Amino acid sequence: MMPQDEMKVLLRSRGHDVEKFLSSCLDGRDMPPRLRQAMLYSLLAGGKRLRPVLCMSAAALCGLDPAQVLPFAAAIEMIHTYSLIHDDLPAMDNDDLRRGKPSNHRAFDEATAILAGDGLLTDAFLTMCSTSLPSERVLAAVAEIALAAGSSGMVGGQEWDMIHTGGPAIGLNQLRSMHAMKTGALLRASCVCGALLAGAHAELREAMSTYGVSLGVAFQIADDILDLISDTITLGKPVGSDVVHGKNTYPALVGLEKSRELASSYAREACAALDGHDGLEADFLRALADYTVQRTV
Ligand code: GRG
Repeated sequence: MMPQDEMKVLLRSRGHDVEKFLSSCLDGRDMPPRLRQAMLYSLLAGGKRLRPVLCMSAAALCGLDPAQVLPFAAAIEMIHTYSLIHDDLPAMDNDDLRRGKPSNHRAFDEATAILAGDGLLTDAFLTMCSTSLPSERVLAAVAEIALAAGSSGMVGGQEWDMIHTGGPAIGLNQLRSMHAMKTGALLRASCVCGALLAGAHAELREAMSTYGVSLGVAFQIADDILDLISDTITLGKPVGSDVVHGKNTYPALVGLEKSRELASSYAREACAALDGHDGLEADFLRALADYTVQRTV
């Protein structure tokens, strides 16, 4: 297993490449300066860059130079960033802090934050289309992302979450499928797109998908736990809001200890999906699965 320190060096290095790309991703696009400022404000506010790094690393595992999927990977981060901006809006979670900075609608205004999110989502597809790889691979990956981010994925999961928030507790299976849509779908698609863009065969694409599904559940359980046990300074966003909003979470449903056990078990499941794969990239993805549950931010 790759030591966590070594894993973090590669995570940071790939994250840095993503940030560099993001800082110029709107260059040459004609738009009102305030909208550009609002979009870049959230895009460049930090973050772990987990989804683009997953895409790059999955591509690398499948034998492609990760630099070749950089535009596509960065576009996934644009979609993730839009979802965070909209999630913080008064009509949704009404959070004032994100990644340690005022949330977009606090730094700008509500209407601009809505448009900054809309701009990031739509422009992400333009950015994906600039990926210089065979067009049939890019098309398959674009479809995968659209499915994961849209009404059958992240957007649908968010709606389910809103419907159930404050209502009677839901069961564990229902919670898992809701989270699989809301946060799992984009994480899984990030891995699958890396494989699709690399032109990987079906077996390898399936391994990336299985890894991504388990990683997504582990990630979400860890997120639920952090909201309960961490603090605002460390996390860079308000904590304890799940309880305040009456959200369905793993700790609320099965308690803290069982949630920790479940998170570790899903991380192990993610690693198991890579059985038979050796080398730096497989080791990195295994260590990343571990980090997902051990992380403090
Ligand atoms: C508003 C369409 C729409 C969707 C919102 C993903 C989502 C759905 C909301 C985000 C709210 C949230 C805190 C979900 C839990 C999991 C999650 C996405 C956490 C944030 O992702 P990280 O930890 O964030 O990767 P960084 O800042 O590191 O990028």
